[in-house]
Amino acid sequence: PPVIRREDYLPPAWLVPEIALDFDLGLDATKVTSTLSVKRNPEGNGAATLRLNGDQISPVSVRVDGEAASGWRMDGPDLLVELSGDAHEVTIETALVPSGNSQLMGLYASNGMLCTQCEAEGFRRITFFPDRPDVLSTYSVRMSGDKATFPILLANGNCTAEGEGENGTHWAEWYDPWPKPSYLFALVAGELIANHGTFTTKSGRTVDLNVWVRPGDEGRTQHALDSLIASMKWDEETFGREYDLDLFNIVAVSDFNMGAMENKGLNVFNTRYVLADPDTATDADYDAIEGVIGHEYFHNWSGNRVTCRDWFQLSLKEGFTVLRDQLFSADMGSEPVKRIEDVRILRIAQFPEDSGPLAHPIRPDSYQEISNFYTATVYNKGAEVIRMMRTMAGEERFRKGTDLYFDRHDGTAATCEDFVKAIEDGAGLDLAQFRLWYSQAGTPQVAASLTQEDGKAVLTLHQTVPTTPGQPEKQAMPIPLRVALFDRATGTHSGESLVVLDKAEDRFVFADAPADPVLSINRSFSAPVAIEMARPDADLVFLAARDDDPFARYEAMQSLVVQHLVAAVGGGLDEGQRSAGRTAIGEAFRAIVTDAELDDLMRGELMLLPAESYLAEQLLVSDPGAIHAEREGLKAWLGATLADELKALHDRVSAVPYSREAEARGARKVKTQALVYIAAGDGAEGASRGIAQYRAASCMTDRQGALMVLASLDCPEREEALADFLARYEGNALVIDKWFSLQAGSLHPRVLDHVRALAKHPEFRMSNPNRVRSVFMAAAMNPVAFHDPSGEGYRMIGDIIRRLDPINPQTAARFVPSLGRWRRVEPARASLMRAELERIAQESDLSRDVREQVSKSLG
Ligand code: B3K
Ligand code: ZN
Repeated sequence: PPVIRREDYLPPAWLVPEIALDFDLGLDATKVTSTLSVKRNPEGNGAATLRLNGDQISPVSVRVDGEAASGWRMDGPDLLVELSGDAHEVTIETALVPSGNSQLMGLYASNGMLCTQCEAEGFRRITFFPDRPDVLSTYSVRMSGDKATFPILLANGNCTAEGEGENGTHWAEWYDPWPKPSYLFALVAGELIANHGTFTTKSGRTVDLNVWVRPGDEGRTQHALDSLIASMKWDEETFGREYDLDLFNIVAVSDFNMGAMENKGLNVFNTRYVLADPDTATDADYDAIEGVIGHEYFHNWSGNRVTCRDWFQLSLKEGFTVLRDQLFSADMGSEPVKRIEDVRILRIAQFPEDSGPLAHPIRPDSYQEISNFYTATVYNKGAEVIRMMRTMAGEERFRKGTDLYFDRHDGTAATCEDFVKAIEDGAGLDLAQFRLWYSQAGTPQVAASLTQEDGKAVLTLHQTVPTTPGQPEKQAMPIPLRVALFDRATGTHSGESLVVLDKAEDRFVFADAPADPVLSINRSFSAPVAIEMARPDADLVFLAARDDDPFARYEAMQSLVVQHLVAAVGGGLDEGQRSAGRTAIGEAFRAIVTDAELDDLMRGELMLLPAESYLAEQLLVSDPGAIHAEREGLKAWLGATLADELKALHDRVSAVPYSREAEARGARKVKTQALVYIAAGDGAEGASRGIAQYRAASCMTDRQGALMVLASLDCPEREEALADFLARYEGNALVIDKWFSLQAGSLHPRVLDHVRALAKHPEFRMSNPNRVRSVFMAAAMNPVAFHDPSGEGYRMIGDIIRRLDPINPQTAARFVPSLGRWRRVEPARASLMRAELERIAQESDLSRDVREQVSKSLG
């Protein structure tokens, strides 16, 4: 498959200032007539040939300036039209079969309705078009169809006319005044019902808001609508961004490849990021909905008003928008808790990407299939990179930078370089060397040591940026680190400072440091790096109890556990050392469980043990079985040793009544956390408290938490709860997804049998990405299932990739990276993982998506 390179970018030869689309809608047959006003681009190469991309479509007719055209031909999937002048009108008819579109890209049928997904290259599955983000057009859309099947007809912008047609049909016309790239086009038609609201913008315009769902789901839309209103207000206050249409529609669809899509004025969402009520959605679901609604709304400026020149610039909109949604969620809830969650996601999802065969910079240099680059690197590391600029500039100056960016580039397709330049100019920063963060992949490792010289404290820092595929040599990058030196005697520090390490090695002298300092470094995770520093347990215990930066407190606790488990897994601890290590962790943990000053939301974070994938990251080659055993061993030991404290905690929070307030949410979070440890320490106590929590549950958070714990136990209560849950929520697809994923993600010794049975369950659907992920992504992320020494977990994931690829390549390719980690796994398992990849590679008709991921993973 061809490799697309960033350096090969050329401006389009032809522009399309306007497009008119006419849809004759049907689930099984839709006719599309598209009229493009094309104009030669003065900045283009002057070619007489207009290249229009297509994908699995063929033209029914092609006309130029109203006349049947003869000067056209196909070039692979693309349509080439010869044009004599500088401006023409090209009209093309295509015929689509939406119900046959299982890839869920382009126009497809879901649950009896029609919807579209165009990013990145789905518009070319609807009609022929220069399907690239630097071609901006104004869209007029007309659609008609059977009124009973499609009572609601939606597209981007505003509805300008509607009426009745013949034979029970009706039609609607929509016009979007804002020029946009084709990836932001959207259409939805079907039986939908709206939760309606309004928002008055800061300049006094009233915007109509609708959250559209299938009839029956309308009772679960209020949180989504509230989140939208909060997002609109927040973006005005925080970034000065006002909404620019009179209408904003959100539609929930049940078959969707990802979370949601920011189509102009018509966001399309996976139902899981819209529907919520206390009985069916957990607190985490509520938070995710708020975050994703915010994210898609914020794209209206960072993505739509200013879009991307080409797909290599994806992080321009995604990294920035993730940062914006993170700041929004932090403002809506607890800032430190949000920061801890975001860092945890980065470490679980992005660090492994950065150290594996698919590592790429946040602005990639090449791709075969762009869908494979919607990654944690482009999104989450991209957000961290922009966050570093914000940290160095300070909030106010950063805002000057973003204002300048929006001013300069409004209405255009921009580059990451444009963004950096605007921050540089607006915030008054020199980002010359900082640009390396856009071009170099790999998580920088920073070795830190603190010494005393002439009564002064000296911090020595040394950075290495690891080698990544295609990037053998790396340069030193600027790494902003927030540091504080605590006085061990008083437990205080005299102020935080920001040091920027911009060389391979540097020394920072602290003149008035306390006599016996304890270093707190990378506070609030100011840089997305790994700090390497061997530290006495006592220092970490000190920081875990005292640090006034809540993130640093969490970090100290994590480091204490990581240090211990990594040593234990490496076989480096004798019984005495292991028990000393556990005692130190146990004391810190007891303080967390019993500290009356701590709020429960934060307590819930501090109680989490580092993920197995993050522990594996610390080792060049790891034995997943040993990591799992050590981590579970520690969990059971903590559960048994602190049984009384944990039960007291579980009792206390179980008495807190349901509400959506922070205090009650915190209580629910630690309720299940406490139960996890109690069950690890004493299975029988876990089963009885688990079923009690399940039966008493008045909300999904408690019910799901109890079921999660029970699902890992081999006890009759497990079967009771699973059966009850399935019966109680029959017909609710999102909740049934939970039922599947809790079992596939469980630590039960027979989990592989359970996964096999789930895949044969009558409610399993290969055509529905949520359902597929609920079984197989849960299994792929579950070390017990995936890394079973038999290799059956690997086989299962290999099989699902091969079976899913012909149906939905984008979703199939998402499973490849788990197998791609083979080089970092002990030899016996590594060869089984590799064998699965080879088995996939032998398939003759692999999609570009899966082919790229598999060949890079083997390469
Ligand atoms: N921009 C979309 C993602 C599209 C993914 C296409 N494979 C959602 C988002 O990031 O907001
Ligand atoms: Zn996005």
